[in-house]
Amino acid sequence: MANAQDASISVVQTQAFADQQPGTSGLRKSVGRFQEAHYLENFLQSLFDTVPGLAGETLVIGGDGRFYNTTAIQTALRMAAANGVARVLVGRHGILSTPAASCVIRKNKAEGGIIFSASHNPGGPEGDFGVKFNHRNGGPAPEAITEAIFAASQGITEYKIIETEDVDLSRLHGTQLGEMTVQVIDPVADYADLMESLFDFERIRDLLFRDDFSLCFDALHAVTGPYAEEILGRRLGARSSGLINCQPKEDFGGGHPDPNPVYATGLIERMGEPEGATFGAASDGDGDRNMVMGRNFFVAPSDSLAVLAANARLVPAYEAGLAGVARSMPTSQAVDRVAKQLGISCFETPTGWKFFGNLLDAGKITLCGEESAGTGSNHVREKDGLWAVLFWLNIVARLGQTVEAILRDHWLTFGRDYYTRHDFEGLDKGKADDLMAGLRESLPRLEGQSFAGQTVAWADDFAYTDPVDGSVTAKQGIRIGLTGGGRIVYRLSGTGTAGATLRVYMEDYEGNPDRHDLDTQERLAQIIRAAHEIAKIQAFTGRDQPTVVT
Ligand code: VG1
Ligand code: CO
Repeated sequence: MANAQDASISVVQTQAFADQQPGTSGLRKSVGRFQEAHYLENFLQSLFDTVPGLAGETLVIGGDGRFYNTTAIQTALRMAAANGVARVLVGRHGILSTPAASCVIRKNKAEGGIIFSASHNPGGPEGDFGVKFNHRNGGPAPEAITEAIFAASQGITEYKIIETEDVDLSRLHGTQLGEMTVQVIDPVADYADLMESLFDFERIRDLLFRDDFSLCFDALHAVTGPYAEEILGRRLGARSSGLINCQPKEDFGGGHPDPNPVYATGLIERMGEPEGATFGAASDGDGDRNMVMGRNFFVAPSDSLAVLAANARLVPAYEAGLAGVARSMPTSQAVDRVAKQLGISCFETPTGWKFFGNLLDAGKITLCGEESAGTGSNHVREKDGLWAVLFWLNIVARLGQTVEAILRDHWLTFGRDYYTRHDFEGLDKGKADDLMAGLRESLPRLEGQSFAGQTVAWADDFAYTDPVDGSVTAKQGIRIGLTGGGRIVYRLSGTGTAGATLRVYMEDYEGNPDRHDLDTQERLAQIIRAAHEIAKIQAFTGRDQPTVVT
């Protein structure tokens, strides 16, 4: 094997794989698929061919630490060198959370970044793997680029790689790989500094020392462990007993790194103890999602976005107010009410963070979020789990109220948007497609019809015209408005790796404060029934119950 300095470039013959189309958030497949000969290399070469500007420039590489992460990183390094990249910044041990990668790209004016992650999907040899590509602004590449990468992957016949030893990722150092410089960087430092520049760390520190306050953060053995230990532990003084599952593991300790009350079992247990924590939080596999809870009180992500928007001025970074806000289409309309009161614009985008990038770059919005536990701002171009937790801590520190009290006050001011998402996982892909086609076909007839006592006021197939570059993205989900003000949305997931997942999102507004304490599923029962009838869910899928309710 050649030594690292004088490595020669090999051109390897290959054949296209038909299934390399990126979904909502990168290319996501089973580990087994990625381990097939040339599979990863094909996709990476398609990327280098599609984004020629990477040659001669800086590229950031990292991942969420899951199984196959370091193997994929060594391959990416060899291919970057063979494709003329001048410099790569790679996280120590191959670690970079998705928001930290965004931060590093921006800070170092890199041309792009490759993040190896399948986010909240389970890891390990039997789990999932994925590749996300972020461009110069630090955000997920827009559809025009991901579609071009897919097109390139369909005609690929060869890829370039250098033959060389592995780069030592275990320590901070610089080295050469052929002509390319590799710098192994601290994955946490830049991101932690950025967080310190946004929030009032002094007040948060005081909050963490208060007798009536106790924090528990659950990293779910995923990427945010080292970030939480540095930021919450070392910089803010949180007790180490309040930081749980902070050791990243290749298989996430066998768990599902999805921050919700079902999977964050360690956290839920802690919060339930008699002397348990009063503030709980968790993040996902790659650190871009968040869950926030008070004692026996879970904050719905759509509500979280609305509360952050309403209280943004309490945070140093947003003291001057917000330029505007945005939410993905299926996210509840709670934040729209806040935007209206603040007199700022509220944009509705398709699902997936890539659609917020232009709005953030153009300064049209400051905050944005999704119902799937993702919230972020113009500080990076990704949703950001720990940022959201710090935002909440900053607000709690300023208001001196519990999480529950903050939510209840919010509902008193703005009313409550009851919201639920029902997922039907593991469906036959053909049947799920038929269901969506049936819905689309029925659209012109739905208006005025009643289902389970709910009358349809309007219905459409959501299409988005980007207000900055005019690009149009069609068929982003079926929206049904009900005469009572409720709303139903149907779409198929774009992050799964087997079969199809139908997501049904349902919401209804409740202005009466006496009715702010109802069980969400009961409050929405009629709309849920109507949603089943409208889409004929049982007839198409054979299911009468969802697999996951959030
Ligand atoms: C899901 C969520 C979406 C999120 C995406 C990526 O997509 O619904 O809101 O942006 O995951 O998040 P889908 O197509 O399965 O509904 V992550 O944390 O996987 O990067
Ligand atoms: Co994620």
